[in-house]
Amino acid sequence: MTATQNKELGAVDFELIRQDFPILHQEVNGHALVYLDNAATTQKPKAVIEAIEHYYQLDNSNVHRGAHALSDRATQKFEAARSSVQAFLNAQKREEVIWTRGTTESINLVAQSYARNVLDKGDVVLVSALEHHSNIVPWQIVCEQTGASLKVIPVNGAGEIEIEQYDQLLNDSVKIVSVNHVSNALGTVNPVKTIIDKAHAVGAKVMIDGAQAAPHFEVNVKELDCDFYAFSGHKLFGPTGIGVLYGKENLLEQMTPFQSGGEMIEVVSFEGTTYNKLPYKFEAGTPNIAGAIGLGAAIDYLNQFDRRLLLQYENELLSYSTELALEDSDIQLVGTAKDKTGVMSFLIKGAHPHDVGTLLDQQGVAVRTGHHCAMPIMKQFKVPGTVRASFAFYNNKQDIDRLFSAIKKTKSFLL
Ligand code: C6P
Repeated sequence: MTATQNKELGAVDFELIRQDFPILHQEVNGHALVYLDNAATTQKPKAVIEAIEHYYQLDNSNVHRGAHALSDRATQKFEAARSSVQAFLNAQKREEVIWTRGTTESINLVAQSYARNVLDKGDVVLVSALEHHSNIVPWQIVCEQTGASLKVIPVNGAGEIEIEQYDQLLNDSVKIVSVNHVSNALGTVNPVKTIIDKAHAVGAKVMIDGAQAAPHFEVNVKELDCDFYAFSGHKLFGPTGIGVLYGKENLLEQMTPFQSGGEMIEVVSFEGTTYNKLPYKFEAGTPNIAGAIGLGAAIDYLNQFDRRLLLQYENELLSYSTELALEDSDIQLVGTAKDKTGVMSFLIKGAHPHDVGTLLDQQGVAVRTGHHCAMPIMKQFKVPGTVRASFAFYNNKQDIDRLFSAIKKTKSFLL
């Protein structure tokens, strides 16, 4: 039975899905691999690997340039992938979809091409205490460049944004609010619709870091009414080095280019240069063509499924894992928000997270340890870092059982 038939039947065969991901079927350190580092990067289905291979074997050429068949084919596939992203995000227009290298570059683009031009002394940029460094440092830099200040929306002990305190920070000097949709460090799902509506009420623009949301649930930028939305291909079962910035057309039109060179121009002369139309104004140089095609294939792959069923399944895995953790008094969960997805961050009391990660790896279980590029929230929780198990729909309960039996053995070494 194919996954597509499963969608028609309104059910998904999660064991069949595992067959689509060749990398999962290997041994690591003498044990069958259990891959629980999906928040760092997800594995790629055969459909994505084959789309990239097909492109390099048959279509490889530069886009928008050549007067020949290969270039036409490459251009068509590259632009078809953009249309897939447009539909995936429910964006109004394909011109609102900009290819970037990933979430990090998307946020830097908005900071430099939008914020730098609108911010002034006395203006405020708001981020939450729960952000990835990619959603902190670009704002710090642009605040230094413009004299604006960066303020922080507090997060409570469960790892949830404090909406009342957010209300208190909001006033007409706030020009930009930038928060993640789902936290990579704790798995908290943030109430972004509320955050966006409140920001708009004081005239601020909103950027959403969707790196950890797009892989788990449907994102509808029209419904959210966010001004900018970013995600990375490699966390969405696609290749590395490709990502997306969605921006509202009227804002993108006003913005100056981020990088310059070929492709982003209309006419160049030594007297002056005019810029290309959207989205190319923001896509200087030869783009990551294979990456865009691979990301398009990843979206096509996901589109076979009713994604609500994938989310429900992933949340069952998270609940199962959380229940097992709560039964073990040596485990401290870090991040206990009511609304979470995809991530269980924890510590084994008395053991350093890096030692735990190393011992889990020796038993074939791949997790991430450390501060997860979110040092401020680690500092708030007074921990040096955590062990993070992060889930995708190709994981199963046996993976979690393997995690917990590996934890048991790890404790026998360390405690
Ligand atoms: N988080 C993690 O292990 P890039 O590296 O540009 O694809 O994504 C950056 C980024 C931005 N925001 C959030 C919420 C993220 O989770 C990430 C990447 C990885 O948690 C690598 S640090």
